[in-house]
Amino acid sequence: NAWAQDGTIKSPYKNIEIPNCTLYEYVWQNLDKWPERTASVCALTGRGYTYEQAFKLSNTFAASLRNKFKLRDGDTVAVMLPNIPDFPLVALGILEAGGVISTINPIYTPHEIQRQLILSEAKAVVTICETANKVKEAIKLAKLNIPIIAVKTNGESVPQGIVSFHELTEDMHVDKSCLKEVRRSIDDICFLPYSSGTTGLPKGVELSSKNLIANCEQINEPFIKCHSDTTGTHQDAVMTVLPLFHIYGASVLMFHKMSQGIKLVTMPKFQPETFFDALEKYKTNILFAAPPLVIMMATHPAGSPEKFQYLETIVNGAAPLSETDAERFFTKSKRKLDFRQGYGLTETSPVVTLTPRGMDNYGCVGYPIPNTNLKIVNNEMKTLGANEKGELLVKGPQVMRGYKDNAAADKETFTEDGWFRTGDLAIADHMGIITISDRLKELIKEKGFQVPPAELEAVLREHPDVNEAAVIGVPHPTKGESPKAFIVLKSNANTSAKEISEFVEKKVAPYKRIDEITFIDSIPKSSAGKILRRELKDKFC
Ligand code: AYL
Repeated sequence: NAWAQDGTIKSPYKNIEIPNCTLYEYVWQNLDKWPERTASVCALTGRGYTYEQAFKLSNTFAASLRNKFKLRDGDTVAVMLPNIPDFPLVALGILEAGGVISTINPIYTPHEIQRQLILSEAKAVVTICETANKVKEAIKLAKLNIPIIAVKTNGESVPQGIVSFHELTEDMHVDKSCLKEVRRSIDDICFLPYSSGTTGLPKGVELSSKNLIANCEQINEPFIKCHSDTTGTHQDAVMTVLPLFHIYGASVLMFHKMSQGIKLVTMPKFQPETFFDALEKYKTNILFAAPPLVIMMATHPAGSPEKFQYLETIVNGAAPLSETDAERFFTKSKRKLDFRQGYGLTETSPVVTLTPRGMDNYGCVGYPIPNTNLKIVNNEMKTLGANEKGELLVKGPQVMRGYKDNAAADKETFTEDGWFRTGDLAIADHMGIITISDRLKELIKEKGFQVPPAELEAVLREHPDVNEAAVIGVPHPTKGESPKAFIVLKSNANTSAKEISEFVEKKVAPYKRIDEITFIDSIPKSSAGKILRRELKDKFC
């Protein structure tokens, strides 16, 4: 009986206990069982670290952060890195130093980076040499004066005025006594990714050690876990191609997998051939994917049963995957793999539901994971029952404390009795199996990445010829969705759709670019001034 009297959908799994420690202590708690194992290795260069090396180098980095950069408990360090083997060293070093990690997509423009540096109150930025100058530009735009630490990925030299990460980690003389002063508890914020939530601009999502540890322990539940028993001599290897700067990568791939002594095979850039070769070469048996990756694997000529021979488990998350796409992949691999579907959000650390092993229903996202309660409500917040479609609400230890410095957004996001509003439309059957059917919130997801309409609308309004703008998501065959803009021009405007697209292109990351623009006379709005996106969708799409 998944359904409680009051309409709460309960997890079918046994409750778990959340160990009382920091995320840093949690990840390293089993280090002595596997110091010699590879922690991370680059699929392109073979550069990597054993668990012991990763631990020692990140410890030295932590001491440098406190000694040389005067980092204090609770200070934020921005991390703008692709998937390189050094990523966990940087992240865990910041945690050990008592800091908070705020991750940034390395393809962001200076315009996007500066906003997050200001909002997160970053005290330093860690990036790679290749993007150090872009960060410099962002720091200038933000009128900040904070140090940049750069990781070398290929023997290049560190640009002027920038500190070398490797020089810091190789400094044998750094005084480590400062680390004894660090005071962090399980309830302190340690990870601050940005998400637009149900509405508006990206906001800092305050995740505590407890949130992230809970999510690691929740996905260790025997019926749903996606890795093997890693205490023996066998070591699982996980293909780390989904970005580690995103919550899915950071939590499920990095923190959780490292706590289990699993090998991260990191890919800094996605190239199909290299990806297929690495799957075979590193015998990766676990793959976390988003729909575009599964579709690519099913259709790309370089993929073959041989390349997939070591794969045991594939987990899809971040956006819906159709049954046909899953089937297509099985046809290609000539083998039925353990295929799972997970659902969640940045705000929920991220996992909320996951299909158990053997549940061959690709359309659903499974049951709520341990310690997680769900509710489905209509637009008057009345609780609905089985097979009724409504907004999905979540309660559980993985739900964020709130958005950084944004009480107004918190108020919209949590109900009075503490339920977190996902902004997703879902249906639960009699067993409590969840199917996500649509998105109620304005958020657009292109290839699993967040494209907040409000952010694009703000950029569009900066254009001198634009009077008003509204952005909605339209279905796209390979990207899932892509943004489409409706623009009301000023009366004396002299511009074109192409010129406006190019204007946006300079300010946003490639996946947020607008290819479709329609000029209209007025934007439909509610009496409160809210854009009626549904009306635009119904009328023009
Ligand atoms: P954010 N099916 C449909 N939509 C999904 C799914 C899914 N399986 N997973 C996430 N979404 C959408 O913050 C949904 O609209 O975090 C949700 O509100 O970038 C939004 O994406 C959240 O986007 C996992 C693996 C969760 C990955 C994730 C992804 C977290 C994405 C659980 O096991």
